[in-house]
Amino acid sequence: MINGNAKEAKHNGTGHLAWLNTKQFRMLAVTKDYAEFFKRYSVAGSGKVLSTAENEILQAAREIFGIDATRTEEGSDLPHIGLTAVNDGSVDTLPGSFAVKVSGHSIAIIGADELGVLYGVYHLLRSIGSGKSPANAATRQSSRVELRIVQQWDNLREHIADNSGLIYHGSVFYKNQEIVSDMTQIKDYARLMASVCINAICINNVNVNIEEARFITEEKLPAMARIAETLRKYGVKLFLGVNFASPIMVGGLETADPLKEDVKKWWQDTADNIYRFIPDFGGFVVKADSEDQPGPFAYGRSHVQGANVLADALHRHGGILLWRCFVYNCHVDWRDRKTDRAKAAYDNFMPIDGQFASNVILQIKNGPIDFQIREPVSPLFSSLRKTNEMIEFQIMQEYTGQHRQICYLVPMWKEALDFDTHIKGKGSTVTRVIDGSLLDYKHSGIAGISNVYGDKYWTGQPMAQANLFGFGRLTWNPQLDSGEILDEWVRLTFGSNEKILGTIIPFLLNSRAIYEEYTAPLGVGWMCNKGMHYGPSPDAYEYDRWGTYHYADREGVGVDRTQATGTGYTAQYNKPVSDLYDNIGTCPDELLLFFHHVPYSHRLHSGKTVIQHIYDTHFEGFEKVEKFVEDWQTLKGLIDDDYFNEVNARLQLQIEDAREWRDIINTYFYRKSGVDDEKGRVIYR
Ligand code: GCW
Repeated sequence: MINGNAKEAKHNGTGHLAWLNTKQFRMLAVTKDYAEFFKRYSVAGSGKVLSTAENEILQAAREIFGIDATRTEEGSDLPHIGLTAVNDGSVDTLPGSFAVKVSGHSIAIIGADELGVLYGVYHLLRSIGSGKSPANAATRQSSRVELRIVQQWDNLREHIADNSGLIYHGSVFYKNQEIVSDMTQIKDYARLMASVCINAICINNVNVNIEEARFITEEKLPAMARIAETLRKYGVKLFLGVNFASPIMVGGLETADPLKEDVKKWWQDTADNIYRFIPDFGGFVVKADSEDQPGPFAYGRSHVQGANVLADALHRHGGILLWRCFVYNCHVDWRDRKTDRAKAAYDNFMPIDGQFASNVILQIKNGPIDFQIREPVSPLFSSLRKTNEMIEFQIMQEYTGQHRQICYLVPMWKEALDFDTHIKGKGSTVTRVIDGSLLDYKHSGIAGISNVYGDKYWTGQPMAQANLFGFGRLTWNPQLDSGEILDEWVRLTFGSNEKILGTIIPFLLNSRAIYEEYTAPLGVGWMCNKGMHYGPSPDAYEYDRWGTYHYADREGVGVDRTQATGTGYTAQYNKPVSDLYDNIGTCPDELLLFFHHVPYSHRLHSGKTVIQHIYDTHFEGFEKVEKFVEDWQTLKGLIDDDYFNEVNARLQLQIEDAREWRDIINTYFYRKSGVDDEKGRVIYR
């Protein structure tokens, strides 16, 4: 199963249930405190999502307590769970808000709407599964993050992230080059997502081939409508990736020029038709003028002119356009030290801030380049003021170990969300920018590129479920702590055994730092193989036209992005951040090589030279993986065998791959610099 062959996967095992394996909650001491409540339930309100919530209570009663819960009238004196989709004023009005109130004879779950009740039910289940008492399950929650979306990079050919061959094969949505007609797995996926408050899924890649371009045509809309109906029961909206050249590809027009009347009309008719099939269709996700995808530039039009035509077509139906800012020139001359890919998104979008239609949200990758293990936060969050914006994270670990290596990414996402942009003075965190509160945006959101494919654990490496779970939890509440999220995930997935918690949590919590240690150092990025983006190949992009250079030579390494001598990228941040990064004396060590080109003898704040830091971290990072592989063995018998074996098999790959990273990177820098390791360790393999 290492390669995740979807066709052979079984989908009824523990791995598939992930954090919703309620049967195992039986073993927890705390369940006895809930047993009486689960005998009865009442429902106030009606609707499909509320029925889903009701079914969840019935299923939990069976699986956790072995009882068939009976429906009773509202306000019953007998112990019961009350589901109320009528806001009595005690709950926030934002969609999905809920309160859980616990009294002697009832657990009342009150939602601002049906969705709020469903989220309240999942909150209750999570509370039970993580060992909280009924009193501790009481809560009141809402989220300012309006759109909490996962985006598949699947395409009909079932290759996910097509130009990165090795990543994932298989899809929940497509099998044998057809859109699936059996909704079972899609339903399970929607359920898993709703349980962590995800409210939208885009089901195809932003690189849209002709097959997926047809999704918005009469021929494929019935299939899309079936999927939308399945998602709807869980309060999840369907989004589609569309090709900017659709009017030509599937519309039979000769142009996709956004200013041509027939093109505008085509988009409007298309949107009208989509909404006939799917009245609550979420909207489009568009990658335009990026990595050879078509876009408005081809017609001499701006991204505002391009986006607004699609946005207007959607607007009449309440749809949203997610317009990606991943626009850069991917053909850079290595002699040109001024052109900087990191600057591109800002350069392209800042001049048109404020001109987009009100239902456009600019979707911006967390960093200015492309999901490296360490990047600064995209400066667009520090500069746009008049355009709805959302952050895009990559749950799929394209550059961070893919479906093999353990790399818990929540700490990295938290760093980005907590970053202070200073756009409106101190305390202007990215969270406050993207949740719309700081700049008074009409729409807000967080997007995550999904790591889900047709695998029996959904995510290949079972531990990567923690990223999927954590992403959802964070979109609902960006204030949550990485450790708390992880603790909850481990308890829900493996139970509350101290030995399990004590083994898994410390490693996972550190795994991003560890991955960084044995791979690319000090923010330099791009030391991976070309195309597949897995494994070390420090010069793969160095001599390539794609040109994401690190400029390592015998004297030093790093990209000079300063204002005086470099690309000037640091000026895209607000003060004091721009100065902090621009000044080699204050630039944080972990980002040094992102911002500065330094000699190997340069001393870090840590006191070490750059070269010694590289050697030390590569040796130490590898040793930490080695230690975890040993520790993992002690969990045999304590956790589900299937889980144990699957993780173990992938850990054997991780250790080999970490060793390879260590040896190749250390050898590379040793040969470039000629500087010996102070500790005399063996650098050659
Ligand atoms: O990281 C790169 C990936 C591409 C991807 C692109 C993007 C969907 O290698 O596969 O295309 O980013 O974000 O558009």
